Amino acid sequence: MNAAAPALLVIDVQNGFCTGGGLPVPDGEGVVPVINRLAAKFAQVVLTQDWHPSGHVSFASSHPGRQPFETINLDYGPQVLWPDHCVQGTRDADFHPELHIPHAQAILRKGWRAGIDSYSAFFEADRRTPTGLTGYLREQGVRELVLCGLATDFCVAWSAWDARAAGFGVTVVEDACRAIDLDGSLDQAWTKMRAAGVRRAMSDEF
Ligand code: VGL
Ligand code: ZN
Repeated sequence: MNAAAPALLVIDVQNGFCTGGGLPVPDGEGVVPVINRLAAKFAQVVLTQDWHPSGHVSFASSHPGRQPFETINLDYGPQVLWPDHCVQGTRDADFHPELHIPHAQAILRKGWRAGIDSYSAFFEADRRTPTGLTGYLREQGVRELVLCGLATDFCVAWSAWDARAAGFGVTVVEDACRAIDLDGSLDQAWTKMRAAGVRRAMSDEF
């Protein structure tokens, strides 16, 4: 095992975030061929899957009178309300059918607790409940992570911040991500990622 080799973390490349999905990210499906090429260069690949029960707290439909993309305050802090997306066991929650990473070792499902959202692959939105991914990666000897997927300014960025806080080296591959960009969230995400020491790369650098 080459413990020094970086692992690739592929965030939420699911139908729900592509054209026709519940929460479509502009050109979300555009990451698929880029990530397929990128993943072939990594021995260790972990996929994440947004995996909500129906009636999830992050869905606007769970809050009478509220609309998607409004922010409300929950006991753990502010929460953007989303259209229903990636409900467990539905086609919306499946990986994009053209994502081809047969050698991926692990799939981490997140956002499965009805009352807590989880953008980050490492900690849920209460910022206290770990998903277990830090321990998994450490036990695999991983120290460096390369991140890609959907969406740059939510699940990718939150995962990148938490990975840095856990002590991993982190690179985000810009052309292997697409953003939602809600009220300047993409610029803010890059600013905070840079401040956290996240490196920014393009897929042809690998
Ligand atoms: C995501 C909003 C809600 C993401 C997931 O994958 O970036 N964003 N759920
Ligand atoms: Zn979600």
